[in-house]
Amino acid sequence: MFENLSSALQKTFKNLRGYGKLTEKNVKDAMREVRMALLEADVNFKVARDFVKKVQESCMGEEVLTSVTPGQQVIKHVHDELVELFGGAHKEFDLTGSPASVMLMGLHGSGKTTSAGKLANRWKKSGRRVLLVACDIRRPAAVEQLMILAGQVGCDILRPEPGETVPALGKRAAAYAKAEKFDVVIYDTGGRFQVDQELVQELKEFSAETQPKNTVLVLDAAIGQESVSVAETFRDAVGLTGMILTKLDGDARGGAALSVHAVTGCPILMTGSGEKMDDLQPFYPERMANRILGMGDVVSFVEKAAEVVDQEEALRMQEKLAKNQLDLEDFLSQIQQMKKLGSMSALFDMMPGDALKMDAKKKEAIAHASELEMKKFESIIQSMTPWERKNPRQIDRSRRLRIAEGCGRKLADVNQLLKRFEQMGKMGKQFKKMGKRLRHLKKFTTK
Ligand SMILES: Nc1nc2c(ncn2[C@@H]2O[C@H](COP(=O)(O)OP(=O)(O)OP(=O)(O)O)[C@@H](O)[C@H]2O)c(=O)[nH]1
Ligand SMILES: [Mg+2]
Repeated sequence: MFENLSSALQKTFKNLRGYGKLTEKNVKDAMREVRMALLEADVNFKVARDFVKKVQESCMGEEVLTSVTPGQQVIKHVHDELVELFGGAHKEFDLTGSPASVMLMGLHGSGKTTSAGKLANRWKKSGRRVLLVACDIRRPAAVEQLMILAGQVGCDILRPEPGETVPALGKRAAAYAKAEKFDVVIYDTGGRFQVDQELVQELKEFSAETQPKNTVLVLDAAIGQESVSVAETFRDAVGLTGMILTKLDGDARGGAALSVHAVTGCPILMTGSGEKMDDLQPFYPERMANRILGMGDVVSFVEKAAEVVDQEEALRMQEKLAKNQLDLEDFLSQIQQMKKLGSMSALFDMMPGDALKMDAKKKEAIAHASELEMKKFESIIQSMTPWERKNPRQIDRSRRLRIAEGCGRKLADVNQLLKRFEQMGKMGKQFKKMGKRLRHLKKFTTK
C-alpha cells in the first residue's frame, strides 16, 4: 500500500546523502519534497504541513547541519517524527475483565465482521475462550457470515432472537458471556453507509448496556480522506479506545489512514492485510515507520517465520544439507514452507531496502519473479515420480522431456531446476567444510 510514498521518500534521502555538509536550503528543499510525497500519498494536508514543520525545526539545529553524516541525521528526524505520527508506542487491546469485551463499529463494508473473526482467531490461539455476538439485526446474511467465521475459527456465537432490539441483545449477550465464563466477548455491530443519528443512538444504547472496555472503530484504509472525518465522528459521538485499519493489502494510496491517529488522537491497534483469518497484525508505529523509510521490518519478519516454520523440519533440513543428502522432496517441502510465509512481495516489504540495495519497484519485480519461479519448480517436481525425486542426479534427457511434458513446461525449465538443485548441493559441501573447520577450531579453544 505505501510503495509510492516509500520510493518517493527514499529518493529524496538518496539525494541528501550525497551532500558532505548540509545547508539550511538543502534541508528546506528536501522537506518540500517530503511534503509533496506525503500529499501525493493522500496524507491529510494539515498533518503533512505540521509534520514537515516539526522535522524542519529539529533539523535546523547545529547538531544536524554540522554533523559528519547530515543526511543520516535528517532521516533519523523524519523517522522519529513518523513514529510519533503513527502514535508513538504500540498499544494493545485492554483484555482485562471477566469477560474482556470489545465492541466493533464502522461503516458498511469496512471489515467489522471479518475483523471480529480475525480477533477471535487470534485470541483463541492464545488460549482464550471467545464469544462472538452477531449484532446486525437488519441483515440476516450478516449473522450467517459471522456464523461461518465462528465455525472456521472454532469459537462460540450468540445470535439475535426474532424481534430483539440491538441494545436488548447486548444486555442478554453480556449476561450470557459472564454466566458462561467466557474470557473475551466480541460484539460485531451492523454498519451504515454514513454515520447517521439513528446509528449513533443505537450504538450509544448498546454501549450503555454492554459497557465494553474496548470501543473500536474498524476503518477501511482505502476510502481516502473520508476516513479521517468518519473517525472524528465516531470518536465524538460514541467514544473510541482504538482503531483497526483494514485492507492495507490493497493498492490505494493509504496516506489518509496514516493521518488518522494524528487527527483523532486514537491509537491504531491492529491492521488487516487480507481476507483470511490470519491476516491481522498488531500495529507498531516504529515498525511502520521503518517500513515506509525502506529500513525494513525485520522483527515482524522473524516473528512471522517463527509462527509458520516448523523448527524440527528446519533442523532436519540443515543436517541433510550439510551431509549433501537433500533430494527434490526436500526442495518441494522448502518451497511449500516459503509459501506459508505469505506472498513474496509482502515478505520483501519487510526487508530493509538499504540491505537489498534496491527501490520498492525493483523489489516488487523481483518478488513477482521469485513467486513465478517457485510455482514453476513446484509444478515440475510434482510431475516427477518418487524415484526421480529421490535421485535427481540420475534424471536423463528422456525423463526430463517426459517431466516437462507432464507439467506443461519447457525442457529448459526442468534443466534450470536441476541446475539450481546442483548449486544447493555445492552449498551443502561448503557447510560441511565449514563444520569441519569449526570442530577443528573448537578442539583448540577447549583445550
Ligand atoms: N483485502 C482485504 N479485504 C478485506 C479485509 N478486511 C475485510 N475485507 C473484505 O471486505 C469485505 C467487507 O468485509 P466485512 O467484514 O463483511 O465488512 P463489515 O464491516 O462487516 O460490513 P457490514 O456488515 O456490511 O457493515 C469482505 O469481502 C471482506 O472479505 C482486509 O484486510 N483486506
Ligand atoms: Mg458485518
